[in-house]
Amino acid sequence: MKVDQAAEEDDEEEEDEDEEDGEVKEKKEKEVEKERKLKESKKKHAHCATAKELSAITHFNSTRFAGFEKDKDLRPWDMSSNSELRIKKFFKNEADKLAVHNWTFLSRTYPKGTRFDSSNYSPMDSWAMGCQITALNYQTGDLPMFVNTGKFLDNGLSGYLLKPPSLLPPPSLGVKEGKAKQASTAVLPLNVTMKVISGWQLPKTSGTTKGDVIDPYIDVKVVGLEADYAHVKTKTVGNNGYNPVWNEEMNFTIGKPDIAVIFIQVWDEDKLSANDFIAYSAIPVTSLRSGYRSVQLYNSKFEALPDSSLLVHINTTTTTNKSVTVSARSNLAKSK
Ligand SMILES: [Ca+2]
Ligand SMILES: [Ca+2]
Repeated sequence: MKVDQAAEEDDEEEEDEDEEDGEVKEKKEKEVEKERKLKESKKKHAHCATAKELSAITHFNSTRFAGFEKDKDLRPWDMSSNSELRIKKFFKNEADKLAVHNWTFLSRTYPKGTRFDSSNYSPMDSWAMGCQITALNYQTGDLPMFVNTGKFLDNGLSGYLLKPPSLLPPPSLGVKEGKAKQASTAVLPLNVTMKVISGWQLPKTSGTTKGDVIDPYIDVKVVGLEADYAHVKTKTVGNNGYNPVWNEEMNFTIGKPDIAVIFIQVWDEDKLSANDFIAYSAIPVTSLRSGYRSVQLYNSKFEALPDSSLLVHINTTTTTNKSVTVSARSNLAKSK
């Protein structure tokens, strides 16, 4: 019995050791398997390489971002991809370095993998550092996408924008232009006075002609660098979606106008339930023109509402009263 027990204990010890050995073995096997799969996937990808014809007309070469010190090894058409998380870190610690990197090289930003609900991150950090492509989940009608659609209204809806002067290298560092010009990268802050006068044929909550008459108010945000963040609302006009009049003036001083977007929303105030989103318009600050303006409104699917508009009066003047650094945080997340 004793012997058997001892033998059993020995066996158990051996089993423990075996188990340990087994664990190590299993771990190694898993690692080998992982490596095999990785090789296989690489092989597969190599096998599925882009068609030669497509490759011949594709100018951008995807490359892994290997640190700014490796910039010297890159070619201008090499494009690195960074998730929104890495962009956030860059923005916090190395915003200027990435902006300078993007003078010469291409980089794109994509949503983090855990956005299972297809929500979006603020594109502002990426834009503010001059990243050339900032990918968003286009299927989602949320604030970042509204701002994105507004941003690209500029340049005749061509789908791309030229970099604003503040994100370009100073002429003395750029292409040879003979003698260096004075650095023209400083952007003057802009004072914007906007009078929200009235609305015209605002849709109902449901987007149809049925349902209660709305009680509209206008919500205006300046979305850009954090220092430029502003949020103002008008009073509510009760029971009038047809031609509500507010006549309310708001003032903004925007330090980096070439990055900021004015985000205007129409909401229906409700006493017994949450207020309802009615329509929006997002306008790049540098596209604002002084004078009386009719503002086109859009629904949450980014569709223009042909009969609905706001009448505003805008006055913009440059100022030197406020300076903002590139590394100031952007405010889109905060403004949600
Ligand atoms: Ca209402
Ligand atoms: Ca409601």
